[in-house]
This record gives sequence, structure tokens and C-alpha cells, in this order.
Amino acid sequence: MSNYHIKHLEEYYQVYRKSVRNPESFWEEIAEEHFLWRKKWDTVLSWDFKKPEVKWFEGAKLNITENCIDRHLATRGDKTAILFEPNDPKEAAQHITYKDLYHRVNKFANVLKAKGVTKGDRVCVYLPMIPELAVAILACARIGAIHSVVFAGFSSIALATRINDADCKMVITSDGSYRGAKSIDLKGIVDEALEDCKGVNKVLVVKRTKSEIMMKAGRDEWLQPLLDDASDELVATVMDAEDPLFILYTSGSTGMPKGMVHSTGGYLVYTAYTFKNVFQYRENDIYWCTADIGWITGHSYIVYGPLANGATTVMFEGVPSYPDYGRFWDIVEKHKITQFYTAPTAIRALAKEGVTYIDTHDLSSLKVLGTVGEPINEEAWHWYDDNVGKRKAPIVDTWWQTETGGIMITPIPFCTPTKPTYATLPFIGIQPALMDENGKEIKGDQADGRLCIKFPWPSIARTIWGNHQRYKDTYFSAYENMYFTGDGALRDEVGYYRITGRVDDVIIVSGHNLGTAPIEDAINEHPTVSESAIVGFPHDIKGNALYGYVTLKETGESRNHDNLRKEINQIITEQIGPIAKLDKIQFTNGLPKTRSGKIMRRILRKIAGKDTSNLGDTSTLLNPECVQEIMDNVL
Ligand code: 6R9
Repeated sequence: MSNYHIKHLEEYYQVYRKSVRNPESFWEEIAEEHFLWRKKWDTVLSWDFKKPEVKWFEGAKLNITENCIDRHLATRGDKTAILFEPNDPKEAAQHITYKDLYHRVNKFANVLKAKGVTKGDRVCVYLPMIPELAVAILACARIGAIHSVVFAGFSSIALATRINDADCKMVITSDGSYRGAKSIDLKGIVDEALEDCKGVNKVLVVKRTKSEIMMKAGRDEWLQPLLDDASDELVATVMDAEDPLFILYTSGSTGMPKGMVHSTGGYLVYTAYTFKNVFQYRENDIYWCTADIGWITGHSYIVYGPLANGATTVMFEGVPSYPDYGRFWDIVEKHKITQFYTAPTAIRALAKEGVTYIDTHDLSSLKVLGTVGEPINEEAWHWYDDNVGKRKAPIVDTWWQTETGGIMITPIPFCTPTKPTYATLPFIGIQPALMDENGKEIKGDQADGRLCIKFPWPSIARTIWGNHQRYKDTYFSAYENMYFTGDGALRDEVGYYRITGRVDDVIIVSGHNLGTAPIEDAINEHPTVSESAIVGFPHDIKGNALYGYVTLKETGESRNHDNLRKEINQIITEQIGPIAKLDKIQFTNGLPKTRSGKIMRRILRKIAGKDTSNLGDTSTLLNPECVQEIMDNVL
């Protein structure tokens, strides 16, 4: 038990040292004491970053839902597992107990089975933040099907791409979804997507908004009547520790999104252990993570991590601004939230509204505050600390990625002294390294480099679905024997890390990773566009907003630029989703390129950010003359 709940800084250092000196025995002890295995492993860890291949707890057998549900029934059967807070504050919250969850997951899993879903099949889940989303993924896990959740704000084209890439045979969706005062026709988006997805033969539809929708005979079925007829008992399928649990897509710096594949055993162990420590979770806490389950944060820290600890986890359907900007605080007060985990973009949006909404609410239940998704700026950090936590609730600035499965660099509350904008220390078992541009590790403190991880941890993604070569190229080729994160970081004099942002072509807008390539591809589909380049520029609320530089084809005609801007954003909305819309579009005669034809985004980024005092080395540019023109016309 001793290593499972770390309570002070000295203990952190002790446990940390133990975890890196002998990772195998450390993780074996955690795995043995705190989880339910049908059969123990033959080997704790085997790995080779050159191939790359990582295996944890090989030979072990388990089902993750037995760990997240069944084993709590005896002691926590009547405890709330999922506390659902609907979009409309007038609609009653739902308390789903562990016993209810057990029956609901079994029923859903029986329906999936009856519809022909078997172990290893891929099921796409395209649902809003309603309890069925959590139940659906657990039902997949119960029978060994691999879930692929697609965020229900993505467009039909983005959805179709993901369905086809994973070769899903079923889609689970709803008639519609609520977002504040709006409702969205989710089923319509699915119908459009499925015109291009020949492999899908079944669509299960949850009734939520009760809007009129098309039901395609033979393909589409309402879920509820099927659940009503299904048994609420089902023996979980026994899985290997290394069997895939889910696929989750993340943007890359080129083309197709990457379907990150997570395993069963290692993912369970790491998400549960991090959840317990990073949030200092105690039995009667009410924990709320505001993320969407469509992102990794929701997978690991709304569903699997909390449920593996028998926690009460809140699922919120709505948005922070509806019915007004006090909604989050309303929920904190109403449910006496103890841990609150959100994103810097939400903090900035709420901070902009001042403290009037906060002052009318009792936030005294809060013990720990968390942030994730992008670097948090100093102002937002202090606003959160002063007004939400009243300087009594430590802020855990948690750095991690879809690829890492769980939190990697973070303070441990009440142990690690926090420092604004610093994610602070590596979590237990995590061995970071900062690398210079020549591929050498920068040792010592006060370093600035590219963040890599030297040694595998249990929840590292095992591959990219259907493209192991890309997995190798993206994460294991930049530095020998290292996992490369794509982020830059600083390390201070006490060894604290500060993540400075992406060093590749991914831009984080409101906490969402957007690859530049797919957006540029979308823009280039406009018939008058010749070329484009996207960069991020600082934005008060979103963190970064998108700035597009677009060159037009020579047609001799003059074009209305405002109309073109609208049309370009329309294409982006259709292909990727409204998240990826550009805030500014500048039309230009040329884009700065290197002799090898690579667009020099570094320069475009500086111009968009109005930081042109030092553009750096432009000597390798093929067409330096376009830089002045771009600077003269910057928006
Ligand atoms: C969990 C998640 C991953 C990227 C990551 C980094 C950025 C996440 C951060 C942070 C600074 C933090 N990021 N947390 N940057 N401080 N606390 O967000 O996963 O959507 O895959 O994004 O987000 O750039 O590389 P994902």
C-alpha cells in the first residue's frame, strides 16, 4: 500500500527514486496490490524504442471493466459512480451508482454482442457528453471491442475519415446534442459521413433531443428498446494485458490524423495510479473534470482513472457560458466538488467575466484545482489560484498527451510547492530529458530544449492504428532511444519543468490540437486558392488563434476578399469542424520558402504575432522579397 498514495515531498522523492531505479519491480508492486487480474503476468516489461515496441504485464489476463465496476460492487454498490449534470440546469442531475453502472454496461454490452460485435472489432462512438457515452465505451471494453470515440463537434468529413481509418463496423450516436441554447443535429452528420463509410452496417441511436431524424431501414436502430430487452448480466471477456482497449485520434503535422492505440493493462495501472495521486483523491470526494470524453483527458480522467479508484466522477453535458458564466461555479456549489480539472482556455474565458459570478457561489468544497491542454499563462494561473481556489487549493498544472495516456509532469498537491506556469516535476516513473538541436541531451539545470522521455511508462501508446512506421517516424526517430514529445520545455534550478509549446506543426487552439496540414489541405481545395500556410498567434482566450496566409491563383479577375474569407472558413468548417476556423486571413502574393520548398512558418508566426524585431536567419529563403510585402499588409 505504501507507495500508492504519496503524501509529502520527501515521500515523492523516495518513491520517485525507487520507480526509476527499478521500474519493473516498482510497477509490479503497484499492479499486484491494487488491481484485479484474472491471471498475473509472465513478464513485467519488455521494450525496445528502436522497433519501437513496448509491452507491459505481458501474459496477464484481465478485463478493465471488472476493475472499474465489478470489484467495487461489494463495498461501493450504492455509491455514485457517474454524476450526470445536464445542459439545462432545470433538468435533474442523475446519480448513477456503481450497481446501476454495472447493469447498464452489461445491458449495453449484450446489445453490442447481439448485433454481432465481437472481440477486436472497432466501434465508433460519436456522442455528446451524456451518460450513454461512458456506458458505451465501457460496454465495448466489457466484450473486448475497441472503441474509437470521435468528438461530437467534428464534421462529417472528419468523422468519416476516422471511421474508415479504423475500419469501424458500428457507430453509436444520438439524435442530437445540446450545447447551451443550441441543439445540433448529430444524426444528420453521421448520415452524411456514412455515405463514404461502406464498412458500417449498424448505427445505434440514443434518444436525447427528441428531434426528427432519418432512420435508415436495416442500418439504424433506436438503442433504448434494445436495452429494455437485454439482460443486465454478462460475463466480461478476458483480455490480454496488451490487447488494444481503444483508438483515439490526434492531429499530426501531416495529413491524416493519427489513431493512437492504447493497451488494456498498462493503461489501467497508470491512469488509476496517477488519478489517485495527482488529485489526492479520497473516498468521499466528488471529482469533476470538465473535458469532453472525445479527448484523451476525458478517457483517462473522467472514465477509466476515476472509476478504477471507485470515485464519483461528474459528467457535464453543457458549456461554461450557459445559462450564464456562473454555470461552472453553480455546479461546484451544487455538488460540492472537491477536485476541479479544466483547461487554461476555459479559465481565461471565465476570468474575462470578472469575479461577480464567483462571488455569488460557495466554492469552499474545492481542495485541488487542475489544468491541462496547453501552457497556462501567469495571469490565468493567478486568477484561478486567487479567485477559485482562494489560495487554499493547490493548482496541478498537468502536462501530458494523447500518446502518453496519462499525466506525465505535474505537481502532487500538498507535496510539490507549485510555481505559476510550471508543470513542475516528473510524475513517479517518468524520466524526462531535454535535448538540443544536435540530438544531445542537455544535462543540469536551467536548460532549454526539446522534451523527450527516456524510459517507457505503462500507458504509452503502443502504435498508430494501421501505421506502425508513422509511429516510429513521429516519436522515435528524432532522438535515439527516446520518445520525442513534440514539445519544447525549460528546466529551472530546482529541476521544475515549464512546457513552452509545440515545436512541430501542431497549433493548440482552446486546448485542442490542430495540425496545420489538414487545415491547409482544406483551404487549398477552394478553387481560387493556390497555396496557404497556417500559423498560431496569441489570443486572450483561446491561447492561440489561427492566422492563415493565402495566395490566390492568377485569374486576372479581382475577387471580393471578404467573401473569399467566408468561403474558406466554410470549407474548413465542413472538413474539420468550426474549431479550426481562421481568425485572420491575409492574402499575399507569395509565401516565404526555403530552397527545398519548405514554407518558413517561423517567419510567418512572428509576423502574425506582430513580433518582427528579429525575424532570425532568412538567408536560406528562396524568395525573401515576399517577407516585406507580408509585413506591410499584416492584419
Ligand atoms: C492531455 C492533452 C497534447 C499537447 C502537448 C502540449 C499540450 C498539454 C499541457 C500542455 C503545457 C500543460 N499540453 N498539457 N502544454 N502545459 N499542462 O492535452 O493531450 O490533446 O494530445 O495534447 O498539449 O503541447 O504536447 P493532447
